[in-house]
Amino acid sequence: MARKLIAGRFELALERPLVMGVVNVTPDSFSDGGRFLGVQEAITQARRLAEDGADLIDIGGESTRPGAAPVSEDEELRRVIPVLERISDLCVSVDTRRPRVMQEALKAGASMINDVDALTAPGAIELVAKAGCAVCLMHKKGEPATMQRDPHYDDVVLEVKRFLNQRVEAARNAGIAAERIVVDPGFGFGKTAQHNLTLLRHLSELSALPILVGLSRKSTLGKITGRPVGERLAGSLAMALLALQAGATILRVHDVKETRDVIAVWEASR
Ligand code: 7PJ
Repeated sequence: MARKLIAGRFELALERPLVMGVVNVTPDSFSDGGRFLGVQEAITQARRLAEDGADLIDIGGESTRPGAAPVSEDEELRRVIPVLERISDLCVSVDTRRPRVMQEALKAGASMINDVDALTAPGAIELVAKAGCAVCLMHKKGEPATMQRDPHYDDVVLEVKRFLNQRVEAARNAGIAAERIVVDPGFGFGKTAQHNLTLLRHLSELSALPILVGLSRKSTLGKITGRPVGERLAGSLAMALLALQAGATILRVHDVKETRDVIAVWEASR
């Protein structure tokens, strides 16, 4: 496995697991005041997560959660760019599927593109190749609005593995170095709780490249524990430990400080 991840001007050592802190820019109002508040809150949150020990900050302006309302490209840009411009001293990843948002985000200082569409949009792969940023290639089945309606696989591990390997090959052929690529099975993206747990058990078989895992607060934890999203910290930390044991390299989480402790305990135990 690559010993480092190159993300623009950042070089992240992969000897130990990395933590990616999640920041959503989702103004609750479409007035300028609401947008400003959303932007301010996101900047404050990003700074706090960095202080808590996040190696990367993932900024998202379009919710790809199951059933989320669509956000226009212009609105996504208005949410994400002002945040990026104020935190570009940090290693920031942008959670987007749109090439124009990728392009503008990279100009505004982003170091990584986190694409739940795995660079399948026309032009995406070429622009990431040119930029020198890192990229996360994620598997998903279906579209966010409908992907959780009875997803089916003959062999979920094989299907996710094949897709990720194909997207890695496409990225490599486009000129993206292996040291700039991480992959992600896309927990919850067209997957039942059982699919997610099967993928977690077989995590290290999915790719030889570093694997990013996003399980923090997800509905699989609601299924298992019966708890609403605001009460899933303990479940998320248990998942983080399982992911580490299964070979995860990057943990994408909302609770950075607590996840740092999980990593410390895991490392001490080895
Ligand atoms: C993921 C993501 C994930 C990657 C979201 C949520 C839903 N990007 N963006 N992996 N999940 N790479 O955080 O609950 O699992 S949005």
